[in-house]
Amino acid sequence: MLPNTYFYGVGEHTGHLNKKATHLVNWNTDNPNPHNETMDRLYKSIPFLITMTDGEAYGIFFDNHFETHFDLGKDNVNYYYFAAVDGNLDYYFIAGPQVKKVIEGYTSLTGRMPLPALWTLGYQQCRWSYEDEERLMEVANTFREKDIPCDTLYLDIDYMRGYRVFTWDNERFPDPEAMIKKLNGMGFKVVTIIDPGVKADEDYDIYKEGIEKGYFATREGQVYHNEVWPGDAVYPDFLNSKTRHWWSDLQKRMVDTGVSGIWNDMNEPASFKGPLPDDVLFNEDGHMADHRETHNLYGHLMAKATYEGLRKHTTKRPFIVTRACYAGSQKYSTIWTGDNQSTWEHLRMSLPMLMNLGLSGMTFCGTDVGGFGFDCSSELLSRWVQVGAFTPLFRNHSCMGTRDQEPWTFDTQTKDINRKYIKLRYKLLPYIYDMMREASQTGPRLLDRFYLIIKMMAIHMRLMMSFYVVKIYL
Ligand code: NBV
Repeated sequence: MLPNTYFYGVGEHTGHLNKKATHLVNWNTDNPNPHNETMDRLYKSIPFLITMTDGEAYGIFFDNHFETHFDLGKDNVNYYYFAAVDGNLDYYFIAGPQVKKVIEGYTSLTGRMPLPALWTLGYQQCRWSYEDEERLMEVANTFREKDIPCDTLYLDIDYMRGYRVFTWDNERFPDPEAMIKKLNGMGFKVVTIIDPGVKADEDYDIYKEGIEKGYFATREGQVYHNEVWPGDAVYPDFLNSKTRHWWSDLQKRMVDTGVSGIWNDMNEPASFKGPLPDDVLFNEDGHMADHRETHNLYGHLMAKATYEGLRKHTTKRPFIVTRACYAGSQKYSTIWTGDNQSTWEHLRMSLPMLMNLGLSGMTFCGTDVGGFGFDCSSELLSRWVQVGAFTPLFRNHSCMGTRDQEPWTFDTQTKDINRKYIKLRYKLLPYIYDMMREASQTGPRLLDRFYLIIKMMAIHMRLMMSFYVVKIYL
């Protein structure tokens, strides 16, 4: 490592754009504490590194899904290294010298994001939770009344019956099909959350079927139980292709109700009663693999099953959002950076985080605009919307118990700023859609423009707007 060697990519990590002098761990982790620079791991694992020395880049993709480590000159200023706790030393050297070339090479190996449907690039509104039909319709109507464009509304975990995946709570949502039809008529798509944990309940058909057919992860010969939102729960064995087919077909229940996209959460996999032990077993079509080997693949394979289900049961381009992923998940899913906080620090950090994700092949990514945990403020929301309008996934989301942060919930000035920048996003859609198409063919080209946008934003807002006007007319 030379003094002027710098490092980029490596998926989702906190901190700055250049990862020099850090030790990064790839082990998908749901850490409920506010993300800060001292955290060495988060929800995603992408063991792909780009190094740059004197403007010349090359990449290393270390295709190992055990826990991997990248020490980028933290141990010693003279060298960097990568390592894994187990598995093979399979790695690919990807020549540059341009960063673009490296990403093209990396995505030719791991796959590229398919062109997303146009509506997924519009503004999206989420909340944990829009607790019933009345509240969801109120939010939808307010968008239209206040003339704030929005394409997508999300339902978080409370739409389900006791957190049983692929069910609806019919007291809160008496007729989901009719409700979604109405929302579709108003120009909204609906995306619902699906977690992996299946409630252990003898009266629940999905649990019963999964048990009968051996679709869940095991330990010491028994189905393995832990606890997540539904309480006592079991984990679908996504390593097993039969489980994945089953899970793909379960998506039909959602799409038949009119749901347009699926949001996969808690798929690190997360657990409330301590981490899954190392000896939890997954059946990779005959090869029994333990949790150490499969952990980082769990979210990736869940997203794959979900993607294939939406492909099979709709005629549309699937829209999936996943929290956990591995190298190559861009083929199946969009990502967001999980539970950030409504703080200026997290707004600042969203930029290097998203850029490094883009550099890691994950073109379609975003943060919770306005911040998830903690109460947002009016100015923070305005500033975050001004940034979010230029990030690939543009979704406002907030945590249960925090103040509302839909665009109109502060004052007229904030609402007007939100409207202005959300509308600007819509003006840019032809351009963004073009960039997505280019990225789907060559790798994340969007990134070049993203750098430029942020730079120009810092220089002068107006200058940036005229740049776009010129770009659009070109
Ligand atoms: O489903 C509830 C939340 C969700 O809103 C959030 O976006 C996820 O990152 N989920 C995590 C589980 C609970 C977190 C405290």
